[in-house]
Amino acid sequence: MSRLVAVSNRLPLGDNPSGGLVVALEDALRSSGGLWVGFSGEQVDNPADDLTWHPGASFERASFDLSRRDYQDYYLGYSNSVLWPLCHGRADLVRIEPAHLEGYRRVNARIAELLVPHLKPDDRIWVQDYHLFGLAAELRRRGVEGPIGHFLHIPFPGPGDCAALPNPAELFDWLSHYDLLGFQAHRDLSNFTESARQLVEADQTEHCHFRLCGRTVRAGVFPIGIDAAAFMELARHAPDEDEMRFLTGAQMMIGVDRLDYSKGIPQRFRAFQLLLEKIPDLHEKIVFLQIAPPTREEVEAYRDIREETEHLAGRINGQFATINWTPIRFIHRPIPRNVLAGLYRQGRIGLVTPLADGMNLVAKEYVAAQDEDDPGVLILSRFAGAAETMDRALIINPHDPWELAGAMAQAMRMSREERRSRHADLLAGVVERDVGWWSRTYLDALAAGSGG
Ligand code: ADQ
Repeated sequence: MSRLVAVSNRLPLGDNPSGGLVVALEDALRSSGGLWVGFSGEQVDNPADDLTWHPGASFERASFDLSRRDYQDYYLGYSNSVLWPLCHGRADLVRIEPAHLEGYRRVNARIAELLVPHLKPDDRIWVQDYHLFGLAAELRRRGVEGPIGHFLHIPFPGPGDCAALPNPAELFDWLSHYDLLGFQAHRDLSNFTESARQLVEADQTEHCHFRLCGRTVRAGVFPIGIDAAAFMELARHAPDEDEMRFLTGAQMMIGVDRLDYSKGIPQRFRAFQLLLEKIPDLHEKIVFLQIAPPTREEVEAYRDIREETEHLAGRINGQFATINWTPIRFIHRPIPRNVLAGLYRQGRIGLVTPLADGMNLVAKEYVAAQDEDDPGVLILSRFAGAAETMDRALIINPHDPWELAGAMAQAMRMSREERRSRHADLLAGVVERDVGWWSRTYLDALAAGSGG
């Protein structure tokens, strides 16, 4: 079996990873073995011109540092101030700087340069996410001929958003150097097809095969999952009593997200406020625990969302709190995964309300963590990729506070019988399409196209 080489922006070297990609890829590599290459997280004056190796995992790990300028241009700039907002339908937040695009090209080329000396001829290379769209083109330029696949963890933009890029044609040229493009949801595959047709030379030759910028590419939908069995086990044995003192008999509604403007946190706070205004009977009977560690705080839009959410939580608590009850508990720290699993299990409602999201693993973790005999209710945004398969959740439009508050009330009232029936269907899907299924299905498809 040839070696799997995964490349992602970030190589996790510490504990408690709190990004979906890292959590999923770690699970995948632990079972298949191979090599994972990514950014160390260190910004230095003069980055070394070889990879640094990190022993101690069940797979090989090698990292590279970035110069401050590269971090600024490639990571904060083009990746997170152009691609991320565009892929999440926020063209208004895009900040275009020619130096950032230059930096993105430069870093993709440098990663290829660092990687090539360590590659074996029959390696399968699996590139992750939007930071590295340009990597296959750079590897091919350096003579790499083996299979190279890409998986996009976030939504693929439609033609209107793609047209707001400074370099739409280049995006599709980058993509055309991959053998297989993997997307989270059918929505993304159809956005890709439509955008490619409108913006560059592209044709669908047969099911899932495209002629793109003069090359042949395959594309497919591979919804990412979690390590469901392990997460269920973690939740079953999670420490709970000490963490739960704040509930004082109330039911808990839980949200867990990186603090990001795509996650719809202000929208859910406003819906909760509306719920408390309209149904005073729920006062002191429901506590909303929102766990949201800040990320990318060097980007202005992320400082803004932090300020907005803190302000809103303070205002709502000021409006409703009593001596014995604080309606919103807002925590900014990463939480160890076993504690997180225990918190989900205690949550009568799991609240997942992004305005746009590739998949959303929290929805799956919440379902896996429930007590099957007395499970909680998942409220899920129609704009999460997860909504394509998790249709037994209460599916809502996060922009509509009335609909969202109505779903919260419905979840609080829902009979145990209905909760069990919905949960059993959701859990079956989460277990069947777990992270192992995701990586196997993707890697089999990559191998199928390269005669391997
Ligand atoms: P993210 O945007 O990071 O991932 P998500 O899929 O919800 O979103 O994953 C977040 C992960 O981080 C979950 O595993 C969660 O448990 C963990 N996490 C969040 N807050 C935490 C905290 N305070 N402490 C500990 N852990 C925390 C991107 C895309 C998603 C896609 C994933 C995977 O944006 O749409 O589902 O990649 O492909």
